Amino acid sequence: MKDVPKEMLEEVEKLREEIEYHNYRYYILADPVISDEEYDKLMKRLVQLEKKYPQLITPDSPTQRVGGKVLEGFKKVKHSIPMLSLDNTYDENEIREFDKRVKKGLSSEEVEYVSELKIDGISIALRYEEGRFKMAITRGDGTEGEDVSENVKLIRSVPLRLRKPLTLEVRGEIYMPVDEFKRINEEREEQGLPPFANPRNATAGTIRQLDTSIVAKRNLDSFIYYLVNPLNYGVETQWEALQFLKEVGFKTNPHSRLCKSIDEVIDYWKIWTKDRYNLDYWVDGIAVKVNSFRQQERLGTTAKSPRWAIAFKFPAEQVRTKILDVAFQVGRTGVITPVAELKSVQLAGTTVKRASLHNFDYIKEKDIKIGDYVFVEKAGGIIPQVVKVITELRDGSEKEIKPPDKCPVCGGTVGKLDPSEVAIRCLNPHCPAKLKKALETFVSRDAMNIEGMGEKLIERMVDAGIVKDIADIYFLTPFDFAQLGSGIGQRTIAKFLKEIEESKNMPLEKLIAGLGIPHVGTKMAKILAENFESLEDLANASLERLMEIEGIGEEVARSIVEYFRNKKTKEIIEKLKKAGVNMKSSIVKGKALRGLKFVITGELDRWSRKEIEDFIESLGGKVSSSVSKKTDYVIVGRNPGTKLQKAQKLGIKILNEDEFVKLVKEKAEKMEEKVEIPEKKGPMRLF
Ligand code: 3B8
Repeated sequence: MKDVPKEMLEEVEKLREEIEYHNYRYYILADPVISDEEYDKLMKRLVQLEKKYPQLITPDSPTQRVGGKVLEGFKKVKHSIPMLSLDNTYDENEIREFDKRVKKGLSSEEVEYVSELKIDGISIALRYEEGRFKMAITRGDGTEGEDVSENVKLIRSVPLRLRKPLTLEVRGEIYMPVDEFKRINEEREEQGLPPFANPRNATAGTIRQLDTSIVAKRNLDSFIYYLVNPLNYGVETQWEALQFLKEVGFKTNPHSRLCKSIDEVIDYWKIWTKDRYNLDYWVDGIAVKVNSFRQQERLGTTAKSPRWAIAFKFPAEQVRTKILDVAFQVGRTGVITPVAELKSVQLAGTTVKRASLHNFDYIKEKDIKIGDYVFVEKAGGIIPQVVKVITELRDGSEKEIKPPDKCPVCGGTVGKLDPSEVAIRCLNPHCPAKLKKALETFVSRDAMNIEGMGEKLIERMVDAGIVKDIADIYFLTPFDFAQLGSGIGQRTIAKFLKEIEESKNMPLEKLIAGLGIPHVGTKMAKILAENFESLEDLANASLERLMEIEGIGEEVARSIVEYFRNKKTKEIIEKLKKAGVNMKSSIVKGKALRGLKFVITGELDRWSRKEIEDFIESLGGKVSSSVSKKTDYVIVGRNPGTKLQKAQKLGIKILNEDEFVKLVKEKAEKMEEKVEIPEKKGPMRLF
């Protein structure tokens, strides 16, 4: 590094120390001593210097907390000592039994406990060498975990440099704060992705992301509670360990308590059973640990868990209330979800008025009726759901919950998209509840590829009422866009309109894929475009004609016929046509040889093997490599193989090349199709 001036080296080093100190003040002590602007200034200066002297960049520089890398995978790493998990208890008696076991194991010595909140996240091991962050490893199976360093480095409360140049390993919990969890789930729902069931899943899903920029956007946090080999650092108790961890730069939970007796532990648990909802992260219980490490060592571990610690879980909070009515929500894919409207109650920190009933199988299984008294619980701490009916409180006035026979939004028919599905859906492809999704499908890259028309814009257009079906896109004016209010400039509008205009020339298969016909995706759309000359041709196709096409089964064929029979479909197609959207197929196959199966043996004069295969397929015929009873014709050239004998044996029609040409000409004439037959290339090809 001889070309870096010494002052620069010193400045970089000083900046990093300063930044790390302010991180500590901010993230660990929650007591910053400089303003955000001042902090940003330090960071900017460091970024600037590192840009100038990239050789100075180290993996533990604070500038490395930005994300952007895309990882290939996570390397497996063995744990230094097994990473165990805590045994669970759910009631006071069990925790008293734990206390008895501990005391018995220690010949009735005095015992102190440390009570900690048990964070609902994922466990992590962090390794440091001479004060520098080296690696973060997930629990995995306890013996071996995955190296998730790149992602963990993006968590601000995880120090990249310790406040002392120590070599050590610590363990703790990575978690997602409540607000962050809610924000991400809202975002996912908007994008049509399934929401995370609970914050732990969200954390686990984030920490195993290969795209680190996603991780950087999700504000994960950490609490560290375990020091490996504490005696090496002169630390003798868990209580001291927590102080030590905080001193060297880790974030520790501020609510831990040193308890002199098991009664104090139970008190702590009782307090937090209620107060847990005031935290900005989820806790699912408390972790109780024997304080003295010497005592911990004497108690030892089982294969799975330490004998010196236990988790004392909080009960999932349940409340009793009454189902006043049931409403049906239609989701963006048309799934109809029954939702109980409840007499409002307080539950786990919020007022609850509605609860999901999931689906009609669930209602049947739990025997839920309107007018029932029920227990409601928050699944994964978030979404209220009805878990149990109190049948003793029934008075006979309860009413059965029947699936709606019509879509509550559009009045369309409802049913299952496929018999194995639990959910029932609105089957009307034009149901307004599905419009946003339908538009997203229509403009997507697999369909009309109208770039820039993302979810947000679609949402605004639909909410503003300027687009009521997919065809309306082609009648948008600059005035319509302007109506959407701020954020869309003239240039952007012009770009959208150009994109929309260009999409009119998309090939037919893209248009078909964009219509959102149930059971018709991109692959099926291609098959259809190969077999129909135009959208009109397809719209008029009978069930029989569709089912004759290879790759189309009855279910798909019915779905297509039904779709085009719909009045609203006809209206939309009319509008698309008026707008000038291309409806002609550019890949339609000929009809002359439709339905015929050929096998070829020997060398031909007009075509190579590949050429004749393409030729037959372009006319709608099929070529297979072996002769069977299903073969219609065997074409025989010079030096035929055993296929000829097999054909003779099976009594299959045999054609020489000229006879084949004659057959094609006849069939083409009958179908009024133009077919070009290549010239003979002559019998001898020397090369
Ligand atoms: C030993 C001690 C596992 C744990 C532990 O907040 C062990 O202490 C453990 F084998 O999993 N989620 C905590 C939390 C978890 C554990 C713990 N302490 N506070 C937690």
